[in-house]
Amino acid sequence: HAGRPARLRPMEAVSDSPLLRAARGESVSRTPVWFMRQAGRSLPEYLALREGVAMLDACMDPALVTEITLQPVRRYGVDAAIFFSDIVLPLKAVGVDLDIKPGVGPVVASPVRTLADVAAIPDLDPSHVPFITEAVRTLVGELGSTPLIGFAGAPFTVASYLVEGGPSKDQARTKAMMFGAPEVWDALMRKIAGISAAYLEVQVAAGASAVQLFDSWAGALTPTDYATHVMPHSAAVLERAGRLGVPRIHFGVGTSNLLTLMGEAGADVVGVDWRTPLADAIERVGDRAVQGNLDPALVFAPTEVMLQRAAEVIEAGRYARGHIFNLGHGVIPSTDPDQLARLTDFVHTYEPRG
Ligand code: 1CP
Repeated sequence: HAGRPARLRPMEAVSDSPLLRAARGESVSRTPVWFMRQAGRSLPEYLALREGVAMLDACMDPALVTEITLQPVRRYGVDAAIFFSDIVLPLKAVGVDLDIKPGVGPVVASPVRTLADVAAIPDLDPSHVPFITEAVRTLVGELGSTPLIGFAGAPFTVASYLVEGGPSKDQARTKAMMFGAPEVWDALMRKIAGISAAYLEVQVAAGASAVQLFDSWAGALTPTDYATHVMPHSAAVLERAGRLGVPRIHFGVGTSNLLTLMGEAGADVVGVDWRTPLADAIERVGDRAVQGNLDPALVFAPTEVMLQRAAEVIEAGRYARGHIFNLGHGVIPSTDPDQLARLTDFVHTYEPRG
């Protein structure tokens, strides 16, 4: 289905779209589906646009952001667009010296270590990100009844880049600050929570109709440490987002042990990675919707195998308050787009057994 036009249904309001209905726990005509990291990474039309353009420059160019965000919606007919940006973009916008290095990820020039380092980071104000407002407004006009999901990084995951100075496997320095310098940690988490909440507010004010808080690396924590040192700050972001009246999705990787807490932090929808069976996740999050959770590597398996496992995910999702189909983490860069097109069509046309 490459190149087919976005399915714009002007008669259908965004608020009645399958994604937003599922997020609110309402009945749906079909299971909504989108893919984390659907924008960027794997599409040839994306790679062509990005040629010679640095990641952060792309994020600050409203025309590029609009086009890249729309590409997967056109190609797959997914039920949501995810805003093309990055969790470190708001830090860049307030003046933190950082870059996104190809093949590496975010790299921070002067890692944060002291209270003075934290105090030197300005709070985010909408005037720091006029290009975000412009891109969101244009996108919402183009998307018609397809919702745009805005996003931000959760305080722990963003802190891990600021403290480590770049991607880290063990988050050792981040945890050293969390355990050993609670004053600095608290100040840093409050600072990031304020920036992330303000960044979500800008996106919703411009027309985003759902938000996702990415706490990708929260799975590195024990439930007690998460509850004590991290959850209150994520809850502060989700509380501010809740005042915007849009559904809040809360996602992390390796968070089997944390799913109950991540729901209680103030999520309407809890994102589930592929390691936790969806039925177990549903039990843990109680009366909330779930999002997930096909293993992104299954897209590399034979189509029938992928679709069989997708059917199992859809069947499990029927017992949730609401279910948004997704992968358990981002699209792997070498993914074949045709497999994602088949997967999207399968989810859309799936007929429940019995
Ligand atoms: O669909 C999309 O791609 C939407 C845009 C998007 C999102 C939602 C990007 C573009 N990044 C993110 C979020 C993000 N960024 C997360 C949370 C989601 C997740 O867990 O997948 C995280 C942890 C980051 C940090 C980041 N940015 C990494 C991970 C590095 C690590 O620590 O292992 C990387 C590689 C990036 C760069 C990046 N962000 C986005 C793109 C398309 C890229 C590749 C950049 C390039 O082309 O150089």
